[in-house]
Amino acid sequence: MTVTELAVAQAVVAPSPTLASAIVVLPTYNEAGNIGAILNALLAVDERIDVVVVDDSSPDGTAAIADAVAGEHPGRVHVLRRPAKSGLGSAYRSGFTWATRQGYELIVQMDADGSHPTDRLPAMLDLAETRVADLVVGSRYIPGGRTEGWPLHRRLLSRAANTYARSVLGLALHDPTGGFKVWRAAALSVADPIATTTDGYGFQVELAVAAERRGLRVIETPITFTDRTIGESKMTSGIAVEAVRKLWALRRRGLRLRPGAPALSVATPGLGAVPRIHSSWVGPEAEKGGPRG
Ligand SMILES: Nc1nc2c(ncn2[C@@H]2O[C@H](COP(=O)(O)OP(=O)(O)O)[C@@H](O)[C@H]2O)c(=O)[nH]1
Ligand SMILES: [Mg+2]
Repeated sequence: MTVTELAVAQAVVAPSPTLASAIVVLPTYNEAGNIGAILNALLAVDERIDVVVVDDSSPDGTAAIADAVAGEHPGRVHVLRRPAKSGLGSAYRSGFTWATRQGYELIVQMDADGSHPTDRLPAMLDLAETRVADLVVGSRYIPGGRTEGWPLHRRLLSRAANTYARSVLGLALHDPTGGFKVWRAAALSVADPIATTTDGYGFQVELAVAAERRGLRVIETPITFTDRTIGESKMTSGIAVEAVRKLWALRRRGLRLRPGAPALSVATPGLGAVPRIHSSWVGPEAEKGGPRG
């Protein structure tokens, strides 16, 4: 974590006595056309949910719109402002640090462009809250999961990135580059996001590797990912290159997992198709914050 990330996470908003147990961390850069709708959808879908927007001084005024929604929902929406665009991974490191200090039990990762289905969140939160899983991943690449609206080249890139990540690192997760996740806060600290170094999409994979490697119970549940209809993607070739390099470096550091990890299935009411469970163990060490082998 850089000095800026730490400073931003510390420069907070006084703790509110009415915090709900779940916080959605929403990184934003130029999401003025999306932020209002997504905030309102999140606040309406589940009363457990608060939101922290991590905005990198978007020139389009995203943070001001978030502030306006925050004013209408006292204590439920928080806005962290960072001085400059520093990448998705960096924004999550700031947001996670803040959320953990506030004492939220469940911490959610989600894009702010409407791509992730908000209506799946209550059931995903339930799985984490009832301790069925430490990490619930909304997955495009298991039966029942889909991607809508992406052009062919973007679909191919995503498929290739996931296949590459899975084969290079031996991951059981089918959508390691995905960005829709619910963590138990204790499990997130075991995965140790502050120790990650990637700024772009490789961040998602870096964290997924840590979760599997440390024996967290990971459930994948199918989602339909819908491409944004407003605003522009921040995906660049530089971000893709960073991810490829990073994954190879992780493998060189001996972080390859054993292939063929067990993938159990469980039928979960309310989640439609069958989610998958990987890594069947979580022990008291994990809840206390101690990583397991
Ligand atoms: N704070 C912050 N958010 C970012 C940055 N880059 C991307 N995001 C946000 O991360 C989420 C995913 O980015 P997006 O451009 O939609 O990626 P795509 O869906 O893969 O094309 C969106 O909410 C973006 O606004 C960044 O550098 N800083
Ligand atoms: Mg997007």
